Amino acid sequence: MQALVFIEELGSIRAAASSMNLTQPALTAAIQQLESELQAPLLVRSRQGVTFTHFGQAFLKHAKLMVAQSRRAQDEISQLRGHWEGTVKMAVSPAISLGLLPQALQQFTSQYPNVKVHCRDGLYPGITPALRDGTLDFALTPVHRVDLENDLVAEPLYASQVVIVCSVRNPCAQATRLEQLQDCDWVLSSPSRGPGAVIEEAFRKVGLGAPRVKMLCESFLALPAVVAASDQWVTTMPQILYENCAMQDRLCVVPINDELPRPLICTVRRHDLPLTPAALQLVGWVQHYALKRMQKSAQP
Ligand code: TSU
Repeated sequence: MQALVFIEELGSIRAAASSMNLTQPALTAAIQQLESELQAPLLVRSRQGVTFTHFGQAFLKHAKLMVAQSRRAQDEISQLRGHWEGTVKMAVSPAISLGLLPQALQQFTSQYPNVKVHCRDGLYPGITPALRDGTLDFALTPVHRVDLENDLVAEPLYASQVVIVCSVRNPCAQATRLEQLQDCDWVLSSPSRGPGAVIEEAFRKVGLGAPRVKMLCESFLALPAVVAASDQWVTTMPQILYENCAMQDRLCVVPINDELPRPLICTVRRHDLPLTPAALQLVGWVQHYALKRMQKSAQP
């Protein structure tokens, strides 16, 4: 099962064998044995590489969950025995990465130096499959809790602050009402239901039709650069990303007076998979800094 998960992640049997300290023939033989037990081919080998058959894809979903469950079970037992080791896997939104994550990780890694942290970019709803198959322990991402699937749970952290951003050369750069942005070309940073699509909700709230979406750019590294290079494109991003991006001198915040939705950043995890003690500790530090942040912003 671990081998199949590695084959999917690394794209080749050779790379999977080498990650598992096995020879390629040994791994191939193990997979052939599994295929014969299941009486179904799982992989198709060709000169282009290896792909999963539809049996393989179905089996892989179970394999991923079992591999992840087994990792969590081992981690949990050793952590309960006082051996703080293992891995915590999470996905984070840009506002979290640039905001409270560095402090939370600083605390966590100094307290538990032997626990590895695996952190990647990710937003709801894109991270749902990785939460479902157990690849991720949890995600720190905005989510509309009413939208959330039944197998996931979300606990609120704080509301993110969104700004509308365009190039300083964009004729709409000084607009103050959303209706002045109706004819702009929008770059969204996530599909509908994700925080990158808040502008759709903002337009709806003031009675405007859907914004004209020209591009979906799910890379927050590319987004500021792409928008800075055009005098037509407009986007939304978390304020903290705008304040920290390298392109700031070529971009500006459009001073819109209409209220923009504030995506609620939450801890999201699978309902039926309890967090390991280490994952709970890390979430605890994140909650601690989220609370501090809210207390600071509530001060007069
Ligand atoms: S964040 O989740 O708060 O980082 C976020 C991402 C994208 C947009 C707003 C907020 C557009």
